[in-house]
Amino acid sequence: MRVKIRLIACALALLCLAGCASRPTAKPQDSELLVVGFSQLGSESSWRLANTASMTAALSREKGYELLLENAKQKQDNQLAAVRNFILQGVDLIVIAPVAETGWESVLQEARDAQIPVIIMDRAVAVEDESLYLSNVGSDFLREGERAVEWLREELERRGRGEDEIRILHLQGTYGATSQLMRTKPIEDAVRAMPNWTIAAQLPGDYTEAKGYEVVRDYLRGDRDIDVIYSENDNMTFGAMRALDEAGLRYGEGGDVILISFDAVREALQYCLEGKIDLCVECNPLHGPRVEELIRQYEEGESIPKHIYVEELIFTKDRLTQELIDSREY
Ligand code: GZL
Repeated sequence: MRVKIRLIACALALLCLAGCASRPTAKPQDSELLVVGFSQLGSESSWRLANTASMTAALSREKGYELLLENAKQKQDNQLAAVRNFILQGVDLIVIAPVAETGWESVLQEARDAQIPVIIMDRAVAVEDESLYLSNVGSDFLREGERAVEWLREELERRGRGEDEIRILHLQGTYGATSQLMRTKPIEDAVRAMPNWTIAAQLPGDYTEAKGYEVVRDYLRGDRDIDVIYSENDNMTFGAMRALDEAGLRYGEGGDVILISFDAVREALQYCLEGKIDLCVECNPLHGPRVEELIRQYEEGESIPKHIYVEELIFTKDRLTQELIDSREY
C-alpha cells in the first residue's frame, strides 16, 4: 500500500511540475520582482504623460516590480501585439490603458487562458464577460460631462443668457474611447433638452493640441459665430486657443467664447486663473498608487471591486489660487 501511495505521490508531483512548466515565466529565477506588462495607449497629452509617470513611479524596482512599458502610439493593434507579447513572456500581471472600448475579448481570453490577471486602467473595455479582467480603475467620465453641462447652464443664467441662442463647438477626443463617449453624451443630451442650444459642429481632435488647433482653425474660416467651445481635453483646448487668437476671437473672462475643458492639468488651471479658460473639469491621471494597491490586494487574495472611480473636482477662476495650482502633482 505504501509503495502504491508513493507511486501516486510521484505521479502527482510530476503532473504538478509539468503544470508549472506549462506557463513560461518572465520572472528571473533569482528575482523576487513581480513582472508587470503595461500597455500604455500613447503619449498624446499632458494627462497621458502624467499617467505614465504615476505608473512608473508606483511600479518601480525599489517597490518590487519589473515594469515592462509598451507605448502603443494610440493604435489598438499595437496594444493587442504588446499584450500578446506579455503573455508569451509569461509576465505575472498585465495592465492595459485601452485606447478604445471595443476589440478586447480575444486577447483578454488569451490572457485568462495563460492564467495572467489583467487590470484595466483609465478608460474601460466593452466586454460581455467582466470576469476577463480583475478590475477597472478610472474616472466617471459621464459625471465629468454632466458637471460641465450643469455649470454651463448655471453660468449662462448668471450672465442673463439663459434664453439666448447658444452655439456650441464640440471638440471630441479619440472616437470610441470611454472618455470621449461619456463626455459627449451629456452635451448631446443637453442640446436635445434645451431648445436654444445648438451644437454647431463636432470636430475630431484626437486629444492632441495639434489636431485641436487644425480643426478649429479650419472651422473658424467658415463660421465665427460660436458662443461655447466644449473641449474633451486640455491639449485640444490649447490648440483651440491658438486658433481663436489667430482668428481674433476673444475667449474666457469678458470674451465672446466660453471655454470648457477636461483634465485640469496645471497649465490649464493656470489659464483658468488668468481668466482664459472658464471651466476646468478634473480628470485625475495619478492611477499608479491605485493600481499598485489593486496588485497588492490580488497578491494577498483580498476581494477586489470590479469598478473603482476616483473623486474629482471642477475649477473656475474664483475657486483657484496660485498656491493651489503650484501644489498640484500634474
Ligand atoms: C481620460 C483619458 C483621456 C484624457 C486625455 O481618462 O483617457 O485621454 O482626458 C487623454 O487627455 O489623452
